[in-house]
Amino acid sequence: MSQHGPASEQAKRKPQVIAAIPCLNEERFIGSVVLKTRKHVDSVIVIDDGSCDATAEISAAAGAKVYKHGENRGYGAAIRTALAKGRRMHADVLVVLDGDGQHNPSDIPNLVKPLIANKADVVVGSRFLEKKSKSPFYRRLGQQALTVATNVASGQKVSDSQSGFRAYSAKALKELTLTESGMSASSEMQFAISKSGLRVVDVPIDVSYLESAKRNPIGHGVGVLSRLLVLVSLRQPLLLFGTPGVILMAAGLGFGIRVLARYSETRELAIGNALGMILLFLAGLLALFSGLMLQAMKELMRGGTAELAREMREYASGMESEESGRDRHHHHGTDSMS
Ligand SMILES: Nc1nc2c(ncn2[C@@H]2O[C@H](COP(=O)(O)OP(=O)(O)OP(=O)(O)O)[C@@H](O)[C@H]2O)c(=O)[nH]1
Ligand SMILES: [Mg+2]
Repeated sequence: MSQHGPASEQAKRKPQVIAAIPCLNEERFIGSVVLKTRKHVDSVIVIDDGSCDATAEISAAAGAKVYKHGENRGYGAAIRTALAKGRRMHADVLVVLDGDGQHNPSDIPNLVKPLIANKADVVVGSRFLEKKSKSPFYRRLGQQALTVATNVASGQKVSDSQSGFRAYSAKALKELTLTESGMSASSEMQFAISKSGLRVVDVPIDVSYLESAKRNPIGHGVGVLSRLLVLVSLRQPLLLFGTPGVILMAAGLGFGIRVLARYSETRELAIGNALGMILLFLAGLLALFSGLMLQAMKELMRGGTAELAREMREYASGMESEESGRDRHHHHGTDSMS
């Protein structure tokens, strides 16, 4: 036994930094990305999301632990796997970066530092803090548009909402969960961060755009934006639909008053105003009703997901104890359910 108590040993333990790289068909770059990343972290995991090239083999040969999705489940699903593996491996810091060589692994220490110093729970590598990355103008425009939209919608300000270069503390790993499966996961993460109240820090990073974009920029932008709209409407449906609903109904009433006034003056029905009243009032009613319905669904689902989350936690703790000691005490009667 040493003279140190367990507390001081805990304080002295070297923090475990793990890097996770979501990949889809990155055989050209992943080898060098893994090798460069290994210099800055304790271990590297690659989430191979149904690649049909040699991504997995090359990653493993370069020294990464590879987790394969049997089929392509999307970027967000891969991030979900990365967070889960990070939790599983008791990472103190989980760094996520792209596998296509656009991120520079030598930026990793800059992302890790604020977490180790306990100055933040989430660090976002930002392409916009310093004018280092010479990305094409239209890309910057699109990325900035998505960032403004995400910041406004989530209420959490980040200078580069679409960055794939991020780092999470153990606390963040525990608290942040995602449901989006595609590229909108980066935006959704901002909603989760905003809700959790975790501390976020932006750190400048270098990005290289040697290759041309793989995705159609318009399709990609519209895709993320529409998911963003869904995220907002799920988060605050009554606000999003109810407010315009009430405004439309008020405007409809305004038209109605004019119809009445005109009628009492001239005994004539102002047909235009009457039509306006009916249309606006109906549209407002529809919006308000949609907001109420979505709000009700949200409340119902919250109950449902809490239930689901508890079941999953029980299942996970059952698996963990199985792994360590093969004692199974959490399974009682679950298989009798239909
Ligand atoms: N797991 C998983 N990863 C993906 C998927 N699509 C892309 N990726 C990975 O996510 C990272 C970022 O994807 P990119 O296609 O480079 O996205 P981007 O950097 O915004 O776009 P580019 O400017 O065209 O490179 C890379 O490591 C990809 O391999 C997917 O469907 N599943
Ligand atoms: Mg890329």
